[in-house]
Amino acid sequence: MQDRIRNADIFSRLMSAEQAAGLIRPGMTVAMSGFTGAGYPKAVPQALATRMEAAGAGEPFRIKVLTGASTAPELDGALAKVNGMELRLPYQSDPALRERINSGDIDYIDMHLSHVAQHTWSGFFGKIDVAVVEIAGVLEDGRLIPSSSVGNNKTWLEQADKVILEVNRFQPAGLEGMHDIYYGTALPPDRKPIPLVKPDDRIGEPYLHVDPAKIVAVVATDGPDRNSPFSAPDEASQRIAGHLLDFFEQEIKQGRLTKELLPLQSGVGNIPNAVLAALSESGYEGLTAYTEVIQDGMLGLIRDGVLKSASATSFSLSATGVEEFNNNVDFYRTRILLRTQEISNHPELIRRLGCIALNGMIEADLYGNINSTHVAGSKVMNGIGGSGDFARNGSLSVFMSPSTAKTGSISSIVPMVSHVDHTEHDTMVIVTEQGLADLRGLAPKQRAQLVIDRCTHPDYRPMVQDYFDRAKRESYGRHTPHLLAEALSWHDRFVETGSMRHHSAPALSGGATTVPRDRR
Ligand code: 0RQ
Repeated sequence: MQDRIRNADIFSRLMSAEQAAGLIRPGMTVAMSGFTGAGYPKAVPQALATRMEAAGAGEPFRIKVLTGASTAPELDGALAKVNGMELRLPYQSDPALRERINSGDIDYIDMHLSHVAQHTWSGFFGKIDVAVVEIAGVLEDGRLIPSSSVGNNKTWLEQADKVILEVNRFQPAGLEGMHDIYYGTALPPDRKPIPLVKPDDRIGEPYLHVDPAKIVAVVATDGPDRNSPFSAPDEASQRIAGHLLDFFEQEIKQGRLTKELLPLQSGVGNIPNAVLAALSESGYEGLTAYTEVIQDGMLGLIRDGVLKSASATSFSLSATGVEEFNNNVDFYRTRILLRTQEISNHPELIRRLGCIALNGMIEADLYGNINSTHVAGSKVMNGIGGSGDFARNGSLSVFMSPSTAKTGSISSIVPMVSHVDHTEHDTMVIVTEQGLADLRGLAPKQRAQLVIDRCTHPDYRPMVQDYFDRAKRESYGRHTPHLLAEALSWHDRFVETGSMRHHSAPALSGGATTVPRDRR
């Protein structure tokens, strides 16, 4: 470990995960590293979960947990299983944690990822008692080499009273130099323009700072990130990617885009993966990414020269992707930058760069409102993550989903969304495997007809058309026609019967082909 912890004073604070976890007490607010299953602490949260379990039901041991975004079974899974969190923010995707949140055991603040740092500085989450941060190493002068994600680590290290470092030697030493940590942010009225005009501009430094007096423990670990495998793009994803690529070609013909497109933001999962693969096969080159997460598909594009650079706050790689990255770390270091999430997701920068925001959705309504997070309006899936940061501020905001879910028993195009994450004012393009609706420049009733014609599954199209036709005749107002008593009846029917279809309706033709996946 001496090669990783080059500062003798900090080295002397090495201890076991159990000893470090012993410094965390019930009721504390603990800020942890981690973003999309990368760079999260792996040993201290598990040791903490063991203590929580031992505390038993009589003396519940629970803490408030803040992170960058989603983590992994060793953190969210372990703490959720022992019901050890009273509050969690700002994003999650863990099945055990999701169940706790939806059963009401854990309060969850689902928020824009770009807001977390500034809300912390403003004190909305109270005092941060302890930061638990994974790093790749410590320099002689005590500065820290960040790990495979940066997330909110700069803010955690600045704001926490005490700091526990996990030094993970599994993370390649070659990560050093890949990060760009910007120390120029401030709260209003002291803000200055952030001096970034190209996705690959370096505006900060490669290391994190920490006051050494705050470091109460250093724990050595040696384990991989979540590294979930990727599934090959399914048919629906490929069709969605195809529609999007046709649309890009049209935009290029119209002169609104060039063959270099604009900096891409892409969510994680099957559909974004299919889009990346399609870009690579369609002769694009010299592209850039200004996004949150680098996934396997992006490494491939960088390798092939399709993508000349990528800026993000985290990796989210499969085991094969990690191997590819580790074997060629010097090549990737000159083409990939990892930043804090307040910069990777900063509205000022996303607007300046004109990012193309490509995100998944749960459902869209006729007018273009988007629900990214809550099934039937109340059951959270993951969270808004960075989708709002990019959709609101990008030059093109695209939402994508298969037109049906749960083998066709749910339509992703509904009369009214049951929860709103992105409003009709922010949605420019909706794509399903059925087709693409470009909503720019259209009034509400024009948008609705296009969404029905282009995006709705044929099994649901007559139902949606019937709703819209009656709404146009019977609605209280005719600007955005709705039948309020009926608008959410589809969701009600799904909760009651397991399907949005009327009981009398003929059997479905099967719906869109989807493959379940857990990568976000
Ligand atoms: O559930 O796994 O139980 O079958 O939602 O859906 O089709 O696998 O699609 O992985 O792209 O996720 C919106 C959740 C889509 C994701 C969402 C059910 C479906 C399945 C997943 P099962 P799919 P995806 C970058 C940007 C917000 C955050 C974001 C997301 C599960 O894209 O979390 O964009 N977005 N971040 O069955 C009921 C519907 C449904 C539905 C899908 N209409 N009704 N269930 N599902 N549609 C990343 C970060 O910010 C870090």
